[in-house]
Amino acid sequence: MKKSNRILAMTAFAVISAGLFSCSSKRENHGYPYTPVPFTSVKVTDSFWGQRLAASRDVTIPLAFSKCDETGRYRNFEEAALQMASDTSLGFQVRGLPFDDTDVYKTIEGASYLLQTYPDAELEAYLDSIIAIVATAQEPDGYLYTARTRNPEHPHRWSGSERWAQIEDSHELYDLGHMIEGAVAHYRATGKRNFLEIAIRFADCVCREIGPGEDQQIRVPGHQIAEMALAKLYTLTGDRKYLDEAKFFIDMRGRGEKGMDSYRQSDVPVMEQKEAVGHAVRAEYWYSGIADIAALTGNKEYVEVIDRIWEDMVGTKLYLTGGVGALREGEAFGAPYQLPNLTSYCETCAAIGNVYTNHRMFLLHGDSKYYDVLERTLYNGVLSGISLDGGSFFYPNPLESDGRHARQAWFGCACCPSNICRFIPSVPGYVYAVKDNDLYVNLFMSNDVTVSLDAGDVALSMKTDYPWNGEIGLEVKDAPRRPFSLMVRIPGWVRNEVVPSDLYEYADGITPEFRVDVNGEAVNSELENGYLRISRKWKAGDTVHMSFEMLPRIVEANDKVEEDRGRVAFEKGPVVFCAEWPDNQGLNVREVVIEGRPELSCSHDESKLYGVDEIHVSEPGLVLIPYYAWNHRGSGDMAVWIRDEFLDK
Ligand code: FUB
Ligand code: ZN
Repeated sequence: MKKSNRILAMTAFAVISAGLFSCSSKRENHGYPYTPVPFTSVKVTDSFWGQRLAASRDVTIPLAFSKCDETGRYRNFEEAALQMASDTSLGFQVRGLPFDDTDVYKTIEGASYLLQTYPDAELEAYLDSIIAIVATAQEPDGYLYTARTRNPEHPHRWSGSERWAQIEDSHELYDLGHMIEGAVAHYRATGKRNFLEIAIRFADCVCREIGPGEDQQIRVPGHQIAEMALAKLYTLTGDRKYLDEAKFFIDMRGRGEKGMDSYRQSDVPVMEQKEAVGHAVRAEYWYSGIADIAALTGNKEYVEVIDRIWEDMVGTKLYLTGGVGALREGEAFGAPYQLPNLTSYCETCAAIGNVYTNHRMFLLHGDSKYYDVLERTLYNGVLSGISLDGGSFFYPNPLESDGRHARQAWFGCACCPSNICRFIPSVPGYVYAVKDNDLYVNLFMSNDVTVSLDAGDVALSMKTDYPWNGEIGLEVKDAPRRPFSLMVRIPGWVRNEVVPSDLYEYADGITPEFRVDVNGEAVNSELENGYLRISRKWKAGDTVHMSFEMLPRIVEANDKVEEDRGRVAFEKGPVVFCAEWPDNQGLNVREVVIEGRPELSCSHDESKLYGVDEIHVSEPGLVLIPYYAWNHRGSGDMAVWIRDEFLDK
């Protein structure tokens, strides 16, 4: 069905507007002590992120919708509906992957975020037309999984002969999770319940059939996400059964049909887990789900679990780019310090999951170290996953290439493009957070924001060229009568800490300077958990200026990382750099050796790669570009870790 027909189809579908519960997220209780300021309150005026948001709106999301159409993902729902209406088998072949439905849900989610920022009646009508098609595939009791409904006698080969029978392979609950995430986003953006009702009916079906009761089955998701999605549905609706079901999935992990298995993070019961293991996307969604349940139940034992796992991950399994999941085999975490570069898997979805996890860790603890990991992941491991124009994607994001790696417009397994669809438009939601009368400034991009604190509403305007320099201006546009605190994050890279562990360290003896002024006067106080607290009675016109000295830096890895031994990497601010073939003709960037103590200098080229800084390394005359911008000029050699004669023994 072409787009116009889909929109026409929608006219026959009743769209019920919000009524039962408010569209506003302000009063929802997510349980965390710190509350993010929703991206809808943050108007981005930034050139770096503005370009990314525009590419998402103009290229990425339209592309994903057209791929969903072209590859038969919409047709799957239509076939399921036809089969349900028929007394005999229509013999549809169930090919593709059993989670192809999720690409539709994830793209609707991304489009919904866009609608909140850029209202667009045509896009909204298109979403309604797609949701109408999804609705037709829902079985009468709420079950919605086209990989079975299209041909119940011969469902997808991973799916099992009856529903839930092979749930750890089938992705039935992964589909549910992404459906809820998409439906909640769509409801929040539009106030319409058409998608939300579908998700609630599927969630209710799952809650009825799976659980600890006598007439229920004990089943656990194979691929996590239902945990955090059900927590979100509970937060939205206040219906306790969704929280109970999410907690059940977490507590029962390892008791499903596959038993104990590290690939699925079920080798030991949740409360005994200590290490980041197994499939990295599952793992990150698992940690995020545990954090949500910790926050909503107040059970500190869950917090201890994810604290331990986070230490293991950041201490031994995190790439410099924030990427995670070293191994192609099982798309999985490797052993401690096993961080190969040429074969590093670092799936884009796992980097997105790492942002989710570290955001939740901040919301639990209020410590800037989680934002240090989040920011590193965002500017490097996530952004490399999408081309600058928004039209092609990496699935793995290696830190070295021999020319056999290129972004593509879509994949048979399209989890990464559709995840990017939903992630990029949500980025402004990571900039600020609040707690009582403390307003946390966590990321730096030009924006205008209005925030509600206990003291009243605050309006701020931020202006910066970050990540190209560390000069950040904040102006108070409106302030309440009562005092409040600005909590300004002083990033790890300013405090000479590459990551909050000894996995990497700066190796150049530099100590960057930083200064924060209020109305031209320096603020001198101790940092609290990595934040500079500025408490005062603010008034419109007050200014804050942050000046973080942002120099090109040299980084070494812990000696236990065999692959990085004898090599150094280069960074500037939060951005990791790499050497790529087009800038270094005549040099083999993978083998070239840095000699002596090189001089580093930096320049900005606005005409190159949508505007980038370059680092120039004097000996042997290397030119480095931001890692996220590689592979835009044809495939060839690339390296993040460069051999160094001092270390190369
Ligand atoms: O299994 C669903 C998704 O497909 C995973 O998150 C990705 O790693 C890919 O395997
Ligand atoms: Zn993926």
